[in-house]
Amino acid sequence: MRLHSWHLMTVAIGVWLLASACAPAAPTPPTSAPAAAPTTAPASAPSAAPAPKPSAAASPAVAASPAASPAASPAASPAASPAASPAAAPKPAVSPVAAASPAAGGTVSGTLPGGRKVSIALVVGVRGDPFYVTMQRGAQAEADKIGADLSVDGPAQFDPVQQTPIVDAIIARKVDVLVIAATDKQAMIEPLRRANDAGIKVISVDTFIGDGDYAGGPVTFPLSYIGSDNVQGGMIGCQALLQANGNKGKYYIQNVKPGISTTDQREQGCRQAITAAGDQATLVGVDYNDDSAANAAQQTSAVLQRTPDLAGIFGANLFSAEGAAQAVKNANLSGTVKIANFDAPEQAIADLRASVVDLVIAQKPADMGTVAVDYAAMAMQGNTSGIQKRVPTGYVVIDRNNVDTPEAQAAIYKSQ
Ligand code: T6T
Repeated sequence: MRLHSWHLMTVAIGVWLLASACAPAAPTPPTSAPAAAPTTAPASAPSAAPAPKPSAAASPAVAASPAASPAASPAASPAASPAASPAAAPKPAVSPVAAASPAAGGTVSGTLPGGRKVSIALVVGVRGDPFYVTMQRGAQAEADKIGADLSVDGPAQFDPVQQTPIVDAIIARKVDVLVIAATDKQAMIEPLRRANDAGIKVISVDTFIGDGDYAGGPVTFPLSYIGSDNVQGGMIGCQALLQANGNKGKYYIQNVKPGISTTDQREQGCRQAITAAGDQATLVGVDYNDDSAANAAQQTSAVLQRTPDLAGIFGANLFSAEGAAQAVKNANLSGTVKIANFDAPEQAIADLRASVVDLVIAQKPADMGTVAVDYAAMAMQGNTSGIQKRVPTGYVVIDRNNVDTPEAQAAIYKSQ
């Protein structure tokens, strides 16, 4: 099955078949791209291997896919491969992007002409989160492969106050490239500007700073923003909830906290989907859990009590969805209140199999790490022409029909 355009992306999700339409999927600045041509459909090798394979042959033309132009569109990217919906095509899910592959015929080397290894510091949003663990594994595998030196750090909580001193320590250490999932799109601008001013190249993974438009926005010093199209992700989740409820009913969003680019955009995408569904679909509330599943469970329990006819919940990240699912289980409402679960840790897959959750939206964190390491090396080798300002990495949307496919299984996050 081919996608005609992002606007018409159809992600069939078992019973939930997401068809859709809605709003332009390129609603936000950073995303400039997706709007373009999802065309192809890496279907076959969806995410498969951490996308980018600079491999030994050619020259780092990097983004084979994400088009050639900077903030451009992911050429071969957003391919929605319909999940195994009965009627529709077989494929597992959205398997967009084959993002950036340094590829197109190139070799990326992590060792500089004099023999010194490129030093890359990866700073994650929070330590121990399976999403970032998976990203780290992708980055480490790529660094090993190309001969770069990678160090990894991150705060104990998803918090710019805790992340800033880590950035300052990295500046003092003078690495070549800082790859970072900024914990706040405003608060992390100055710390990262300090790094840039100190001669350290900055690359965003997962989250962005400013408005994410590094080609023409207010913040342009980062070399690239490599991550999911999160408005699209929010739409996928909430369109599925709406579809399961005949485009009617009451919905609730569990979110982390305002100021995080990813989860802000997921909420935006979800809100857009609900608005587009018409008057019979309403958003009854949004709660912020500070990246705590326990808080999310508590808040969701309160909402379930005061809204007995709640139709669905969108859990905007791993911990939000985990807590929401726990509350629904506790209230014996599994299957009655539908849950769209952003992120794909093992627990979400267990909840999917148990029919607590109906949809799991897997990002491709390992690909983010892989591309970031390649970009870091390319930048240090002076090969900036192959670096895209925006690399959307795509999703694999998992439901009970496709959960056992190799594509879906490969997309489940690792916890260590
Ligand atoms: O959803 C991911 C990540 O994309 C987001 O920026 C923060 O939360 C996660 O790490 C999941 O916990």
